[in-house]
Parts: sequence; structure tokens; C-alpha cells
Amino acid sequence: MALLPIIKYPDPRLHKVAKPVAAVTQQTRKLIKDMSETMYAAPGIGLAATQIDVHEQIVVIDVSETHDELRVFINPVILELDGVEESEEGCLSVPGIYETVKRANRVKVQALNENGETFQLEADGLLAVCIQHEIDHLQGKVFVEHLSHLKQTRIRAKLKKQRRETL
Ligand code: K1U
Ligand code: ZN
Repeated sequence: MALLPIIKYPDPRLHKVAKPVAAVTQQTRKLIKDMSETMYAAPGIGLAATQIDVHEQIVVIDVSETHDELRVFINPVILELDGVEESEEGCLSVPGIYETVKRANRVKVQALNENGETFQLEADGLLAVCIQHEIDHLQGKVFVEHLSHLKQTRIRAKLKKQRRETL
């Protein structure tokens, strides 16, 4: 089992824009396995390659309680967004911070799976929120950047204090 270190906000590497995967290979599948193990161990319901300092368009998500519904999105593209909903989000790169974010409540996404096959998925609820959150990561955006500047400043101060106390 390979657990990968997760980059923590405000590390500038979280702002890199991920490149499309040119071909889905055994190496891609090994990375997906390591990413999913890292996500389950964290524990989390999603992980973007950006968060482990790999700047390729790869996302893993499992919003099930039983941890048996792993979804893989390679080169994901949002085709449709619909509705608006506010919900609480967390982020493995921003530990201990949970904030309300406004996003679309339905999403249609197209991506490649781990075999390099194209698929489309329509999602709502937590899965829709998680897909948008993870695609933001691939575009170099962290969820706190949906919040006011004042909240972002407070979050950075809180994380700095957390880090001082754990040293
Ligand atoms: O991208 C990430 O850092 C993962 C993040 C995904 C996410 C959570 C909530 C709303 C949108 C996106 C997390 O998984 S944070 C941890 C978390 O939500 C959780 C952890 C354990 C059990 C259930 C949820
Ligand atoms: Zn996140």
C-alpha cells in the first residue's frame, strides 16, 4: 500500500493547472491505486492528483459509506451545470476547516475511466459537489477561494496557528 503525502494550503503548488493525460497506461493505473488508498486512509471522499503534487488531470471519488464505489475521472470536462445549492465542504489540503460553499447542485461530466474509455455521468447532491471541488483542484483552485477575502485571511491564520502547535 502506498500512501502519498498531501500538499497543504497555502502551498503554491496547489495553484498549478493540471495537464491532460495523453494516454492511460499501467503507470496511470498505479497512480490511481495509490491515490485511492491515500484518499481512503486520510479519510476523504475525493482526491485530485494536484493534491499529491502530480499535475495531471486525474481525480478519484468515493462518496459511499461502504468505500466500495470508487469513481475515476481522467481528463474530466463539465458539460452541464444546473441549479444552485449551498453545502458544507472540507478539503484534505485544508485540514480542520469546514465552510459553506455555493455551487451547482447538478452536474453532467465527461471523462475517461481507468481503461481509457470515455463515459458521461450525471450527478447531484454530494457527488455533484465533490466533482466540482475536485475539478477546481485540477484548475489550481482551492475551495476556500470561493469565500470572502476576510474568511480566507482568517483560515490562513488558523492553519498557521495549527501548524505552530503541532511542531
Ligand atoms: O478534495 C479533497 O480534499 C477531498 C475532500 C472532498 C470534499 C468533501 C466535502 C465536500 C466537497 C469535497 C474531502 O474528502 S474532505 C473530508 C470529508 O469530507 C470526509 C471525510 C471522512 C468522511 C466523510 C467525509
Ligand atoms: Zn480539496
